[in-house]
Order: sequence, then C-alpha cells, then structure tokens
Amino acid sequence: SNTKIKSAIISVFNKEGLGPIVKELSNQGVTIYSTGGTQSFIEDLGIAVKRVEDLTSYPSILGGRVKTLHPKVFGGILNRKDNEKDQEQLKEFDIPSFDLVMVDLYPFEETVAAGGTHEEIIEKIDIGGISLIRAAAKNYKDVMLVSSTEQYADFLSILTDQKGEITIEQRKAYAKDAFNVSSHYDTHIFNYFNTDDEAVFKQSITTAEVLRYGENPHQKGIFYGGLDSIFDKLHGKALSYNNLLDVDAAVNLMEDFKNEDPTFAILKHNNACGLATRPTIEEAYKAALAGDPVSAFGGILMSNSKIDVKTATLINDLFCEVVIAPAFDEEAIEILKSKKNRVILVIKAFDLPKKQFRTILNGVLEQDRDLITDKIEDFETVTKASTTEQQNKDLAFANKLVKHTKSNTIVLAKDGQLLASGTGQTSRVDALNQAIHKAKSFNFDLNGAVMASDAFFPFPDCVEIANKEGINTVIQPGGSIKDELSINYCDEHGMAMVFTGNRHFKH
Ligand code: 93A
Repeated sequence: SNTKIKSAIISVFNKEGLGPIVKELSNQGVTIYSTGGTQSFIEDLGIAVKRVEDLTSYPSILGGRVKTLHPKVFGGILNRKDNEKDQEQLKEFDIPSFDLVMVDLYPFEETVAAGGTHEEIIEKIDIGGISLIRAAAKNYKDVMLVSSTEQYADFLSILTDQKGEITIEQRKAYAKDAFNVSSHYDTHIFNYFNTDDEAVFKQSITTAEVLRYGENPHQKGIFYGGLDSIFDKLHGKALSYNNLLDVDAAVNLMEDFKNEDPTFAILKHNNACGLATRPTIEEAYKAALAGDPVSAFGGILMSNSKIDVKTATLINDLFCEVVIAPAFDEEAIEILKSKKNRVILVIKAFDLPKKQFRTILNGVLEQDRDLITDKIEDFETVTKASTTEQQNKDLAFANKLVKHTKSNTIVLAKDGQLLASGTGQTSRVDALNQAIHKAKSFNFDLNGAVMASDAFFPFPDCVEIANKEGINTVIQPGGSIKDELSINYCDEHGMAMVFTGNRHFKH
C-alpha cells in the first residue's frame, strides 16, 4: 500500500541538493524535524523546521555525539502503523510518527582517504545516522528512507510525480539500497581498524568476473577481485587475463616512479620494454618508445603524469591495448577513444595489497610484496671509483626496473632511459648478452651506460663483458662470497660499483 509523507526527520552531513527536496516537502505540507546544521540550512531557505532537540528535550550533547539517539526519535520511526499497541504507546509517550527519514552519513571513508588523524577519523564514525538508517530500513513497510545523496534526483521526482504518495515497492527498494550504504560504511570502518593484510586481501576478492578466456583461448579464466577502487575505466573492451597481468605489472612498476618527474612505461609480457623519465610526458613517451619500438606494438602503456593532447596524438599512432594514467586532458581522451577496443584507465590510487598469492602444485604460496625501493642515500660504493649525481640517478632508475623485470635480469640504462634489459634468462651472463645485443640493435651507444642486476654476481664475468662495451657503472645487491672478484675487476678498469644490500628476484 502507499504511504503519504506527512512528517519527516532529516539529518544530513552534506547539504548539497537538499534545497529542492525540502521545498517540495514544505509545499506538500510536510512537518520537518531536523538536527542542528541541517535545521539551520533549512531555516535559511525560509522553510519551517522543528528542532529534534525540542522533540527530545535534550540538547545535542558530547560535542554532537548524541543528537538523535532518543526513544522519541526511534519510536517515531520504528512504530508499526497497523499495530494498535504501538500506536497507543506513541500517544502515551507523545511521540510523533515519521513517514520519511533522510540521512547522509558522516564522511568516514573520505576522512580516511584525506589522511585525517586517528581522532578525526574516529569522530567520523556515525552512530545516530546509521541507526536512523537501520531503523527506517527495518520499518520500510511504513517509512520511506533516503540514505544517500545519490538518490536525491530520483526521490525528488517520485515525491513530485506521486504527490508524496510512496509505494511499498519503492520503500522496499530504498531500504535495500540503505543496507548497501550501511554495509559499505561498516566495511570501510572494519578495513580502517583491521591492519591484518591477509584479511583485507581476502575481503577484496569477494567478487568474481568471468573472463573471455585464460592465458590462451582453450583455457577458461576468472578474475577474483574488483578494480573499481584502483581505476576509473573510461573506454574500451573488457580486460583479458593477459591484460590484467600486464596492468598489474605496469601498476607495480609505476608505483616506484609515482613521485618522480614525468615517466612513461611501455610493457610487453609483464616486462618493461620502454621506460623513460623526462621533463615532459611527451618527451618521456618518445624516449620510452625509442627503447624498443618493435616490442611496443600491442603493449600496455602507463604514465605517472597527466596525458596531454600532444602525447595522446603520438600514442594514437601506436597499436596498444591499454593506456593508464593518473589523468588525461579531455581532448586527449577523445583522441585515444578513436580505437574502439583500446582500454583507457585512470589510476585513482596505488591501492595494492601488501600480500601476494600464487598457486603451485596443489597449494598456494603467500609472500609479502617486494616493498623495498632502494634509495640513493643507502647506496654503498664498494669500488675506488665513485659515482656522479647523474650516474646515481641512472643507477636508482635501473635498479627500480630490475625489481619489476622477470629474473634473471640485467638492465642497461642511461640518462633516465631504459636502453635494454635481459629478462627471464637462466643465467645472468645470458641476460647481459641479451641486453647488449638488444640495445645495439636499436643503435644505442652503451658508452657511459649503467648496469643493474636483480641479484649478486657470483663471478666477474658480467663486469668483464660490461666493461668491453663501455658500461662503466654497476649496481647490484652484493653478498656473493666472490664479490671481491667483481670489485677487483672494476677497480682495475676504472669502473664504479654500488651495493644495495637488497636482492630483487621476480620469478
Ligand atoms: O555523532 S552522531 O553519531 N550522533 C547522533 O546522534 C547523530 N544523529 C545524526 N551523528 C549523528 N547524526 C549525523 O549528523 C547524521 O548522520 C548526519 O551526518 C549529521 C547531520 O548533523 P547536522 O544536521 O548537525 O549537520
């Protein structure tokens, strides 16, 4: 059956968009009760409003912590219209009955995201508002409940079109939405309190998406997880299994460059085939592409800076599956949309779990994500020759790359540009030879380049090969019992070497 809204209780944090609704309510002769801030807002619109404080005969106390928590409020919401005893009690205790409840909760999630202090965050745990929502949703048979500003437009049209008469189906639908609001709200509070990474991770994989197929068309594939907290998808087809692996590799890599100057990465098969840091993102893109224009075909692109029109125009000439950036110029989006399937993702947060899982045999391996990013100030020079400021920058750049490239890996870089890497090789010498061969095939001059290795050198063979190519600076974890052999070779040949102390295998 329909209920006609005659009285309302309104308590909203965000007052935006409330004006037209209270005007319509007032036109329909609805009695409105409200809490402090909401009440002033409504009064300022010249609309009559009653104070919840007058109803409860209590002021808002404890700095606002207790405003609506009172039997006169909750009795007014929870009473059953068709229950005689309920109605007798309303009369006995002088409780008004409410037909409409409107709440917009304290912005808990936003306060956490904005980096509020613990005290500020705790104060944003809404108690009264969530109780109003819970009570009104429970009593949806008699009460209409608006629990989110997102419902305002729809609610206003219902209110106007139906002259305040709300159907039971509408009340039930709004109650369902309210439990969605309240459960999400509590999930955010839970996540804030819960510092147990594993539980947070498990929480994040409660949704599943069937993929077109797995790694190959004859393999079925499913993605357990949701990307909504990390990306806004602006365009393109659904991400495939292999796209997801590449996107994961790109985000992990770029997380290490998010605070650097404009940096552009091009990935293929989960490894960077191009990466460069430059004063502008257009230059960074050009330098990344120059790293390996052949592999870039069909690759995944990611930038740490806003993509402008010039860069988008250049990207548009390349066949690429996915483009990720923290922002895009409006016109840049239109340019990139010209390819129907191309996926365009805005990265909102580098919000990755600190644990990683993968299956092996009949079980699952769990480990901490590699969260160490070696800093220049922690580099330990182990040779007589020391490194220049530019070399240190290149060493840090190359060392971040090895961390995100499949082992065994050697990365060669110069002037903030990846020249080539050897990836996924069974020996470090193979990795180096592959990198040298590749760099030369794209006409790079290796003179003065730096070499980074994901793990220590068990023999001096790599520094010998590097030296013959003019590579004169090396970064590696150190820690081999034969470190001295590589160090001595460097000293004899004027090469500089730094140790990080941290191995970065990625298998
Ligand atoms: O601190 S509370 O949890 N205690 C309450 O009793 C209470 N009642 C409503 N916060 C409470 N509210 C919240 O106040 C509402 O959810 C809304 O977000 C806000 C509106 O306050 P005002 O009308 O004073 O701006």
